[in-house]
Amino acid sequence: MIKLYYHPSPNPAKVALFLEESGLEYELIPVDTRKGEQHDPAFLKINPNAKTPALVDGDNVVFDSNAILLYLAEKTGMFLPADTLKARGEMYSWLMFVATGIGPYSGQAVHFKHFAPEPKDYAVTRYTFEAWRHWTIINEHLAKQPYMLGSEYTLVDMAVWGWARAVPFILGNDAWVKLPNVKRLLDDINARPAAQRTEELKTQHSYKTEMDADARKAMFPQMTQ
Ligand SMILES: N[C@@H](CCC(=O)N[C@@H](CS)C(=O)NCC(=O)O)C(=O)O
Repeated sequence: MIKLYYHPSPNPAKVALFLEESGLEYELIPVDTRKGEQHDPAFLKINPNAKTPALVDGDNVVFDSNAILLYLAEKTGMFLPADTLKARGEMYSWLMFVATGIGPYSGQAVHFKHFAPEPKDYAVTRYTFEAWRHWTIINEHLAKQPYMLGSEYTLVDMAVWGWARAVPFILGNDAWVKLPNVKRLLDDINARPAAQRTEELKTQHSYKTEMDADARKAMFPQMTQ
């Protein structure tokens, strides 16, 4: 059976959503990143990048959330756009935009706003600006069509959903006023039974919530150097 190495945070959530949507059977294996379990030697053999999610499917090992989404879409044939070069080109563009823009800039905006030590003004301004710029591009794209690739719900919407849930934490509580189309997509996906089952996954295991000195050491290793 597929094993999903999971923590209740944006990148693992998008993969869990795909698994729930597809009906594939899987076993959820918690990786408590605030306890440093991502650095366990056994986990590093699965994901040398020491991050969640990772997935093991028989002899196949896949890490990085967007790679896993593509793997699962190829495996099942589900949540893909039409099999034309034009449609696939569009899918790769938006999926990589999420992977290289939305995820990293949103993650760094959260890091500098909520966790980094002072002085941090320049970094907060830089990453918040870039996070807003990327989310605004998604918002404008979604003004033209219901889903990221047109009229059908695909893996790219799942990739956006993983991070869209965290928009108030990334950009502030009033962010939805400026991103109504992203909010519409979020609400649309949240209403799906698979998304509700995905939200419930965090209750299956207990995860450390305190960002204490040990958690900072595990997640921000540069602080110990
Ligand atoms: N590019 C990776 C990023 C994965 C990532 O940053 N995962 C976070 C959770 S959203 C994590 O495991 N963080 C633990 C750490 O940074 O030590 C992906 O998309 O899977």
